[in-house]
Amino acid sequence: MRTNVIAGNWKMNKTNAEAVEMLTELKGLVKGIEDVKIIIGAPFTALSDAVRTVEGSNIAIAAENVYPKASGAYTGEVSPTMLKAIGVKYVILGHSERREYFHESNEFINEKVKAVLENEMTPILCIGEKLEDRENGKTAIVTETQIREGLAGITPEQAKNIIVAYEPVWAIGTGKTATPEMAQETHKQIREVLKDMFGTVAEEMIIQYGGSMKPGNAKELLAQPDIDGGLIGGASLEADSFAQIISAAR
Ligand code: 3PY
Repeated sequence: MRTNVIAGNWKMNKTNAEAVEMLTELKGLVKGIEDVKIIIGAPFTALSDAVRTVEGSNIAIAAENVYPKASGAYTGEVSPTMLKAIGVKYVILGHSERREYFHESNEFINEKVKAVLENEMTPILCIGEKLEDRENGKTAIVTETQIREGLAGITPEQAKNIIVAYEPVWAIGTGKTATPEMAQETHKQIREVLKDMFGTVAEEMIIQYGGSMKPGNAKELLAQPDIDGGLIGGASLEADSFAQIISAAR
């Protein structure tokens, strides 16, 4: 019923030229695939050329952040209007690295979710517990709070156009992955919270797993009933490994 969505998150990697090179290769590798949605999240400097490179293909481009105002005196920031104008379709929001290093709160992320939706792009809202939360049995409450506060004021109609990415913080960039069973348990809890907030729309919503998803573990993770794709860090940097994950999602 739900189509798997595989999104790369390049983070602060790749010059413009490297981005174009990778996307050109990827386009060839995934040509004709229609049963998986394919997204690449690129740094701001590469976005324009990234969009141009994938034009007419089955790959869409995401930004990795945005500032939730249309324009104004916000030195160094980039607005949703600017992203939309160059053809960006998705925006990754609330990644744990932004929460940790840039002190982003659920309230601030909520403003960004709304600004992205108002500009007819799709937010990919990242949530996930830290190791100490998991060890203290707080995974469900932490992820529930992130969802309820991050999606406060969102209507069921808007929720249809929101992707949630569950990324246990302890599994990001560490090589550790949640077991498929652990991930499924949390994804199920997340869908219950979404059901409580948005009713039956929650059944249509994409919940991606992120946190060291790679070719070797993607298939088992994606086989879980509530895992509808992946947000991929390191393994999205090479066209070959990313394409292998896309194959595993078919
Ligand atoms: C990872 O897999 O490391 C990620 O953070 C994906 O967003």
